[in-house]
Amino acid sequence: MPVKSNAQSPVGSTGGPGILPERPAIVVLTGAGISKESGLATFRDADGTWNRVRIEDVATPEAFETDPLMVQSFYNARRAQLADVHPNAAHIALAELERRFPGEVLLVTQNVDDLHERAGSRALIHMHGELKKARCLNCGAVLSWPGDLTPDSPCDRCRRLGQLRPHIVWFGEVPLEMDRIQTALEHCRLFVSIGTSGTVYPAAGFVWTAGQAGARTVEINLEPGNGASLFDEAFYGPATRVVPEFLARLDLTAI
Ligand code: BV8
Repeated sequence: MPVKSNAQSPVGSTGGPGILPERPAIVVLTGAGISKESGLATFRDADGTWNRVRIEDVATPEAFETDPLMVQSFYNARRAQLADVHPNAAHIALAELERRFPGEVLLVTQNVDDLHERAGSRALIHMHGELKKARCLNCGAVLSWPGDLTPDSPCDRCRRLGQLRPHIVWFGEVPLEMDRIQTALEHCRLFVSIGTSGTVYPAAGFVWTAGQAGARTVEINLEPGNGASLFDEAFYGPATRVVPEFLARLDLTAI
């Protein structure tokens, strides 16, 4: 699969450059498992999204070129679903960590939902994009887009019709803010991975980068992910129980 750059896309993060720490002491990576108990499907579990639809049909640039209506419908349905779900105890505990920790924390999520920001997290990077944004293929604008997208929706900035796509990083495209994430991983002292199967790169390799840099690495998941052997410690169970427990026990003065 050829890799395409998202260079036109200015920012993939929520916090914006002023808020995002460059050398945080703690980096947290989240995946679909953290939003499961809020009611959003994971991807690779038995009841996951990729067991219902094929990646090749909805989550590649080629799928969008071939059948934009099908791809827009897939993301319209997932965007609409956000109105019915709420942040859970794990999202809230991470937002509290950001407020409580005297140093800096960076939250990197593979999730395209908005539950971290609704829980109150600010130093947040959506490395795979955001459901509630659209990107214009003509002018590169990244627009807030809370409702449905259609193949002929006009761009709010350049007014061209039919140039908007979901602001989602599809397979074969380069994830957002990679330089910033790489620097953070190389300088953090604690790396925590939550609710991800460790299947999709480059996110699956973050534990290795952080570990090489000397960080303590912790996996929190329902069951061991693909990279389980790379972590120093692991806590298995549902995120709404294990994440608040882990963070409550964490000695913030020792990081
Ligand atoms: C890139 C779209 C280069 C958005 C997503 C071979 C051929 C072709 C390509 C490749 C190849 N090998 C590697 C690649 C690259 C490819 C890749 O990794 N493919 C894999 C599948 C082999 N990667 C890419 O193409 C990426 N781009 O590599 O560019 C590059 C990179 C850097 C610098 C320069 C160049 C682009 C990847 C982006 C793909 N986009 N989705 C959407 O529609 O949502 S990825 C998709 O998987 C999801 O979006 C999600 O973000 C991501 C990760 O999934 P998880 O979050 O881990 O979810 P999963 O279901 O797998 O796991 C859930 C976990 O939760 C489970 O472990 C479960 O046990 C746990 N769980 C469940 N319930 C709970 C729980 N845990 C706690 N509590 C619970 N209650």
